[in-house]
Amino acid sequence: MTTRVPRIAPSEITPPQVYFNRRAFLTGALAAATGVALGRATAAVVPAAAGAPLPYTFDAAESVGALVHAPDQNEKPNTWYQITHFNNYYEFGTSKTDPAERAGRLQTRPWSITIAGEAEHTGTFALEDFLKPYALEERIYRFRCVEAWSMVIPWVGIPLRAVLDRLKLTSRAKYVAFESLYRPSEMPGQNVPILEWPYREGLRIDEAMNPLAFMVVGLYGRVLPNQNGAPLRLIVPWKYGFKGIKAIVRITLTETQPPTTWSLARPDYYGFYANVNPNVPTPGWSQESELRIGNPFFHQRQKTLMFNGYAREVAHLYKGMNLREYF
Ligand SMILES: Nc1nc2c(c(=O)[nH]1)N[C@H]1C(S)=C(S)[C@@H](COP(=O)(O)O)O[C@H]1N2
Ligand SMILES: [Mo]
Repeated sequence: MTTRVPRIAPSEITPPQVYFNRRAFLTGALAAATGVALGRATAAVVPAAAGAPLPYTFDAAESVGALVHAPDQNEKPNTWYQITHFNNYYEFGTSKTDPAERAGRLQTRPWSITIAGEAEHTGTFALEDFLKPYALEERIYRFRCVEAWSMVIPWVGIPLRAVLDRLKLTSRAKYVAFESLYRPSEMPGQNVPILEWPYREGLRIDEAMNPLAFMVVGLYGRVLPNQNGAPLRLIVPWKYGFKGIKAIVRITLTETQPPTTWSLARPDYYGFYANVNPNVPTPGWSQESELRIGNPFFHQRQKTLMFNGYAREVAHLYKGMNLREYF
């Protein structure tokens, strides 16, 4: 199974040397896994404060450069500190700093994942076994929260499409539903009925099969910190951040559109599709612009791009749909 993000011309992106440091990477713990295939593109520099090395294979050569056509924006990745200390993870509280303070108590090993529904290969698997068939890739994606802030994040993971291909979906599989861990003893926010627990998300199958949809196990070449959704979370870079469900324990292939946490909570605010769309405001605030976390000119918001700048890759999925209705 080879799924590749569309390659882009070097002239279209910020020169890699601006944010990559090949030498630092090559002398790092991951060099052995990547070998000579690395070529000119390298992974993001592993910050000194980062966590443990990934216990899985890591193929940085596969897709560095997934940061696609974002004209006139500063696309320097956010720092490890910014990405891991400004989080939304209501299982640990509703403030941006709660996850960094509290998620450390979550036991992410052992971890198992259940596959159910319209697929040939269903069952419960240890996470290590579930991940074994895949080479990890790095994807540097823009991340846009519906609260109108954004970051650029170097994730490590596997294309969701590769997973779905191996599961062999039946012809009745039209949607894929994801469920987070429910463990109130370690997730204090689950004792508060602020959302319906466990957290749930979903995608239409063709969205899930898009090469950009990504299952994440790492950050900056290291193990994903708990506050960012360890040990396994989803990233759908053209959708608002809440689609990126954390701490996944269950994947169900369904015939009908699955209920999702935020659309259950506030259907008038947060739809199932949740595509980044500067033309459709959320009741109460505009989605036309965003605040890039860490922007030294913090008062200068930047324009939000349709589909978060990934229109070329995903706009075809929504042909004929009224994007105001299916927000
Ligand atoms: N299980 C779970 N997943 C979740 C959330 C959550 O509260 N619980 N918050 C979502 C929201 S609103 C955002 S913006 C992103 C934040 O991801 P980050 O903390 O890695 O930036 O996670 C999403 N995934
Ligand atoms: Mo969000």
